[in-house]
Amino acid sequence: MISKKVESALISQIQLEEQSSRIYMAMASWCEVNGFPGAANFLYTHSDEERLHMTKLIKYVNDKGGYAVMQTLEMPESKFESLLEVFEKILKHEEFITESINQLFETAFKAKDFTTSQFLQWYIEEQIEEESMFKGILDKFRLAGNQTGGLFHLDKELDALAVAKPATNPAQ
Ligand code: OFO
Repeated sequence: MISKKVESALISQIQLEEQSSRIYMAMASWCEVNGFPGAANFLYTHSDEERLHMTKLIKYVNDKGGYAVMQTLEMPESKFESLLEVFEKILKHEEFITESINQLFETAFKAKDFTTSQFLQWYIEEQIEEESMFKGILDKFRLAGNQTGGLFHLDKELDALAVAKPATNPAQ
């Protein structure tokens, strides 16, 4: 059984994961109509991954005797100056998500809810991976510069990265 405090913190995280999925969906749509099919494919896939992160949390809350009530979402941004801006915003957003996961972990740990703390380890590791992947992509942007050829190759590389990872947790 999870406490009301931990349940409510997990519900806020569910809302953030769903919002992340929308943000990346909006970015994918922008990439698609602005000549970046690889980046669009990558972001559609990433949007699906965020949905899996959300579903995993919903199932956890319900499984532990809570009730994952869905929350309101905000309208995502849909205008960007460049592909670089899209990816800079993604990294910023992921850093914000990492902070939120860390706070969630702290809430569960302080409440002596060690089962939830252990469950959240998967998310902590996922954030490390995601931040490092997006930093790597931004490094490639620096190498590509603003040249059309460079961006074309980067778009192809993003296409190759578009493989959805299942949100499986060995601890479950
Ligand atoms: Fe972008 O990762 Fe969810 O948590």
